[in-house]
Amino acid sequence: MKIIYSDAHKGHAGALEMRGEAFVPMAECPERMEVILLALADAGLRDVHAPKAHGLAEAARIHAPDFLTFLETAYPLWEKRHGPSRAVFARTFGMRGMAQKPQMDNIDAMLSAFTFDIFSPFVRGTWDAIRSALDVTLTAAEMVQQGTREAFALCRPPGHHASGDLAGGYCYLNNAAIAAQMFRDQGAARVAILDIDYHHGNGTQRIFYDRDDVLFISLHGRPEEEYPFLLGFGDETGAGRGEGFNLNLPMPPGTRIDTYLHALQAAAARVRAYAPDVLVLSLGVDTFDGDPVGGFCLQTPDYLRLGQVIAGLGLPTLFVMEGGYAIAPLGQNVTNVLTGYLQG
Ligand code: SP5
Ligand code: ZN
Repeated sequence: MKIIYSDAHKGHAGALEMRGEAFVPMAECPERMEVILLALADAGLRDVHAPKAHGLAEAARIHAPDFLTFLETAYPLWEKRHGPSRAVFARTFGMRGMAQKPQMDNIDAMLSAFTFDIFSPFVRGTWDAIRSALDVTLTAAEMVQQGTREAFALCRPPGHHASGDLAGGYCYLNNAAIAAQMFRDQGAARVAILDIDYHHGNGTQRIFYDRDDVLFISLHGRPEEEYPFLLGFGDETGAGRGEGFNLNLPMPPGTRIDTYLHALQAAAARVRAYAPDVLVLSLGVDTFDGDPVGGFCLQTPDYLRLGQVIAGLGLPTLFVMEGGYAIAPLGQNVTNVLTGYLQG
């Protein structure tokens, strides 16, 4: 298993998020990568490569130019206007009936227009981390494009909540979507994205909702009670040409492996019927019992079975890291998906 990783995410640290009534350090933190690397190495998964530097051309196939400018300039603009901060996120949001065209030097307006919640804060190192996740993902995707059977983009920040011009839910650029588009641009006829993060991949869904060349399937906590609340329902099946190429499999709080595997088998059947050239796996393990941000009850050995089902698809597979915040078991949970996959 080729693993692509860079330390350049580490400056995206120390920002605060709200939990209950308090500001606490973000659950999406640099230590996540360290525990994953350690557990991978323990399992003999040591084929770690540095990413190649990429520009923003591939990201610009998915994201709006102003949005990319926003991500790059957000922290410096804030510091100039308001001073140093660990809580750079919107206080207001551009919503229905508001113009939503910010002046590109007004950080308060930009945050209002280009974010949909307060869970994607900016610090000085955020942009470099965003760029490193993009480089890691594209490097891994290129390996698969060139014939490597499987590769793991071990990156942060995650991406699946980000759409063309909105950041949120710890996400800035949609790494999985950018990779899927790269596969299309390099000649793949059909790409499937299977999102097993606990949260609905609302950004990825929006990006491909009216397209039939990228199938999107998400398994997640149902939006009746779980973030992001306003998307991820079972009746969202795609639009126009994309009708029938979006599949949501929402599940209730407390979901265990038996119910989960049922949904995963249904997802696998849909992927098989679609017969894609390549699979992009949005890999979140915040489905773990006790994850501070999740609500399912999967156990560490269960992740082996997830990997086995994914392997059963028999497709070239790009794994892209998304969520998973229970630090102590995080490394083993991720490793189990990959070793389950490799054991087929
Ligand atoms: C990529 C990813 O996993 N993003 C998750 C973003 C979730 N942010 C909203 C947090 C809502 C807090 N809910 C607490 C549930 C406690 N069981
Ligand atoms: Zn998640």
